[in-house]
Amino acid sequence: MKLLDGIWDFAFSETSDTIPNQFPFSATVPGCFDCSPEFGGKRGTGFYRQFIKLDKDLNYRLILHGVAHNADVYLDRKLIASHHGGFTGFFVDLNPEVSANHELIIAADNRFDGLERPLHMPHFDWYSYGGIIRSVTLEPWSKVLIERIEPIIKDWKSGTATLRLFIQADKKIERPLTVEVFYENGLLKSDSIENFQQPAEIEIQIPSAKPWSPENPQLYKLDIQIADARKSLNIGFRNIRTEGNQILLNDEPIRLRGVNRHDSSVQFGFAIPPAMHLYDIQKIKELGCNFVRTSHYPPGQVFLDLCDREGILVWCEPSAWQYDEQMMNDPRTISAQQNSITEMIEQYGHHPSIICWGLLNECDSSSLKTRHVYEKLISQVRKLDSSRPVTYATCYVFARETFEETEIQDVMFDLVDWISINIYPGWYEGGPEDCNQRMDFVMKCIEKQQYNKPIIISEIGSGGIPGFEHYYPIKWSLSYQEILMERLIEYIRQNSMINGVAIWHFADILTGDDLWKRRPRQYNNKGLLDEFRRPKPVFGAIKKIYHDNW
Ligand code: ADA
Repeated sequence: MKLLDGIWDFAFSETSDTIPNQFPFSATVPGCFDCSPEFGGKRGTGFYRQFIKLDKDLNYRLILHGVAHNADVYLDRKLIASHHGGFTGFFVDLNPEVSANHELIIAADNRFDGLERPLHMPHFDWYSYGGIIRSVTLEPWSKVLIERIEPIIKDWKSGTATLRLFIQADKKIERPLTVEVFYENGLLKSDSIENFQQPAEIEIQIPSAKPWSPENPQLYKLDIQIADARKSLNIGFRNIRTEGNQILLNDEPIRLRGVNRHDSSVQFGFAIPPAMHLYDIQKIKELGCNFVRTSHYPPGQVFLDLCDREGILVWCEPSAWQYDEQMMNDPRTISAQQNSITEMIEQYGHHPSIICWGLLNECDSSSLKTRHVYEKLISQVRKLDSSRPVTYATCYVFARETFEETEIQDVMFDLVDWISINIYPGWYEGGPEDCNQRMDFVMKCIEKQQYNKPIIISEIGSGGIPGFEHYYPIKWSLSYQEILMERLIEYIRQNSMINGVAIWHFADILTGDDLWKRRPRQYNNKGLLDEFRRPKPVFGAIKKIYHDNW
């Protein structure tokens, strides 16, 4: 496979979608053109160009792993693919008629366009960068292309799995074809496949396999060979399910100690380099987390590869943020969500670290008028992957000013495997002096409903502006953040009714232009680390609690 990452020719236009003749700038791939001195803050179309040598006797799959917000792909100035949504990849197959250097142009448009582009909207609480935010790869093939491998764990204890192989095969090659699975340089299993229309399935068993867990993230590297095609897969044997009000990993109850993490930084935008993914994982482990919520969109694959290797449990979700009833019921929103759910599960489902699929963050789940959307999307997730719990993060559980008014307005909890609540006692309501009372009333209110399913606090946080202190702890000061978060997370640690928590959030990020009034510095300042991933005082306070016994 050829990696097309590196320096590309670049041109930019704020108004025109027409391919320019001149490419006077340079741009890096991956990269966000609007996270640069030259184009910072601009919205329009970035045209990336490079020349690729194609052989007329070969087939090619061109894979774009992430282009935000909208992509148009041109070969020799002919439109060959388009895609909305920067956080999942897409591909286009090339069958060149002539062997030559072909001009490849990728137009990345970071403008908003209402519900025409519902996966990137100006009201979302993060800055929506534009560009080729993830890698571009070119996969030449002649007889067979292994598109993807979907591992289905049949029994985590005995290390048995079914590998579903999605294959393209040249019409001319003879059937049946032999599939070989290699493990530790030896042949583990071989089988033959006749029909390529639907995925081929091959059963494998790893002798004396150890389960994958946070304590021992055991992975087994498999190589699958079919004719001239070879693809690797790291497989982990684990089981995740809920039983009553418990979350069970490999039949043992677990409690989640986590953090929400935007796959974004002020230095690189969405194009987080591998070294920063690793830095973040090391800080997350230092904090004592066993859990990360990839708020609010799928991250770069390297981050999840690291979660697989380091034993971090992951909640992964497609891009969505506070859609109101009208947005939820718009067919453009629904179809964009359906596409991104399918792409997310197909492209990320092989990671053993992902233990649940989330969706529709803080969208309107308080009205029966949007229930059909939740039902449609949740059933689509279950149909694509019945092996993982499904949840969504709600903001419709309120700790009102007068506690007795604490109320649950959410009407969809029956649809999910566990309930996930975003709540900010002591920040949006009250302070450190009454935050635990508010938590008590919320938990009592939930207990009364007898949902008999696990409950996690999927967001809880406090602002803290780096370098800001007052002569007593006031909101936005670092000491206020430390005091409040210490109380809240210790409360959660001691309350066994709560199965886990994901603190909002890992590191300060730039947020959308529309939010500057509510976000000092136009940042979301609730990070445990600042915008350069330097720990704030609250990091040390949480680290003590997360390393305590849960
Ligand atoms: C919500 C939302 C987060 C962030 C947070 C905050 O819970 O899901 O993305 O906006 O509030 O900072 O208030």
